[in-house]
Amino acid sequence: MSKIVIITDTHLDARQSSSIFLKYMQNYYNDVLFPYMKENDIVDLIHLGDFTDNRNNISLQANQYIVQGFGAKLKEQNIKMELCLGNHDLAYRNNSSVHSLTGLEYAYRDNVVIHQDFSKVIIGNQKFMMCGWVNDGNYDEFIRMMDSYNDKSNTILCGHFEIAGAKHYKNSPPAEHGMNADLFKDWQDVWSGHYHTKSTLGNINYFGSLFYITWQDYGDNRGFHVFDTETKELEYIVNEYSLFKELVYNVDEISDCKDKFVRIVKNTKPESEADFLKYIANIEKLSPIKVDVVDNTIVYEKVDHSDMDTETQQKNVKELDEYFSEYMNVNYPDLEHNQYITEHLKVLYKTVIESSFKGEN
Ligand SMILES: [Mn+2]
Repeated sequence: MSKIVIITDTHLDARQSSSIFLKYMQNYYNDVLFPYMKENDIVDLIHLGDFTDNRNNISLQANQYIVQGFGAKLKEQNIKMELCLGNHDLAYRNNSSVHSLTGLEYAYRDNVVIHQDFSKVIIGNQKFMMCGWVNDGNYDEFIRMMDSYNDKSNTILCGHFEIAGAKHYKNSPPAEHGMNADLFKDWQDVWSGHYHTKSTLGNINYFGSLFYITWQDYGDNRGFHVFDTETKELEYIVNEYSLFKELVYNVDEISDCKDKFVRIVKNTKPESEADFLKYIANIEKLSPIKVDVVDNTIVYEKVDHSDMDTETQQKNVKELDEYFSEYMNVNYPDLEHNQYITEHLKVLYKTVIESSFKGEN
């Protein structure tokens, strides 16, 4: 019997190196994940990328935990971790030469394998192709490997893939950008990190992040997978620990707010403001980290535009690139490269708009 634990998108040091989130993640690794592996005699761990969160820096606390906490546990339990680098683990966008796990890799050479490009790995009797983040620098080589590898139907492809048609979060629309899912169809199975909700697209499995990191994770499951190399069965273990708690005012019972980010949704107006303040005070007594109120009872006044003349109305619906042109024409009418600069601003604007939809998961 050989089992493998698969985790992904753990984003250590998330939320601008928040010590609250670091503690939450450390506790989960120490109290849930590593004990689970020990109890079930599992010594193989696959990480599908985004081990860390920030591409430019990492806090000293997080860095110390990676080596002295996480790494030491791998060694203590004789665990081997195969890690496919994700975009968040990398300093550069066009190559994978600098990543956040150098310390872990050097300190625990017998326990940690970092995949920058791709290589074949066998665990139990299961073949894997482990891939690092596909970027401009290794794209051609990745495509060549995808074309030429001839044992796809017996091999699971692992990586941190950006594939069009998958969803970032439970309620987000399918991603428009990314590689075509057809490219992956011949593999036995595809296991990927990157998008944080658990979903499938044909033979492609997005496993979803291990942790609840933002409110966008609320109301959806996060967790880890266990794969049996003999039966080929995948089991999903839901993470039962979250720092987020939503309460609908006057509907949900006030409970479980200690050390949580609490969001109160106010759908009905209270009898009096004093009643609502009393309600908040009762929550504060339970020592939450922070209390926010989403007030759906405020009705915004509608502005009537019907008496405006057509010219005024049209002025209000100008696109940003029209403002660029206008700005250049008014302020630099005689500039030699006016047209050239305007065009470049338009291209830049378009790129920013497109990449903001592309996401950074
Ligand atoms: Mn991610």
